[in-house]
Amino acid sequence: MNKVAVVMGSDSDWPIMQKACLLLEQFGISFEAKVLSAHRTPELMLQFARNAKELGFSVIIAGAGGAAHLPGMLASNTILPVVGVPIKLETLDGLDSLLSIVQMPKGVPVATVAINNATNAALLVISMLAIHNDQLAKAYHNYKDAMANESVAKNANLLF
Ligand code: RP5
Repeated sequence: MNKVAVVMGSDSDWPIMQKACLLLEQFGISFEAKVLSAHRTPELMLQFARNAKELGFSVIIAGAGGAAHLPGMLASNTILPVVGVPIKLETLDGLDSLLSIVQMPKGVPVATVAINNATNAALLVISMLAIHNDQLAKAYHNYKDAMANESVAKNANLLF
């Protein structure tokens, strides 16, 4: 099974990024979680991005808040797919993080999910890995079926 890197700008991002890790764990996907800052440890960040494939990673989930340059800078330095998670900080509404991550220039894409939606980042990665993994594809189908059943069951809550 391919390994996923879950990186984030600070440990303060962990409560959100942990959701991606929990889902990857639930699907039996191996991953490594790591703090890596584009601003505070730029050399380490570059080193990681340039060696990520050789280290056995096939995709990177990167979360950051504020001037969130980590996902984009990783994408600039690797050909692995990078999924960006904008983290909402206390000062603004998260739009700062979202725009910093999603507004990449042509040629350097970051697949950006909604603000704080690390769960969708993990699901996007699961769908990528499931392309060549029938067992994972089946598990992902089951996940979606369960979600659909939960949604239908919500009709029972519309009481008046
Ligand atoms: C960003 O700065 C991090 O991704 C984090 O979201 C934000 C705040 O970091 P701390 O000051 O909490 O370490 O680079």
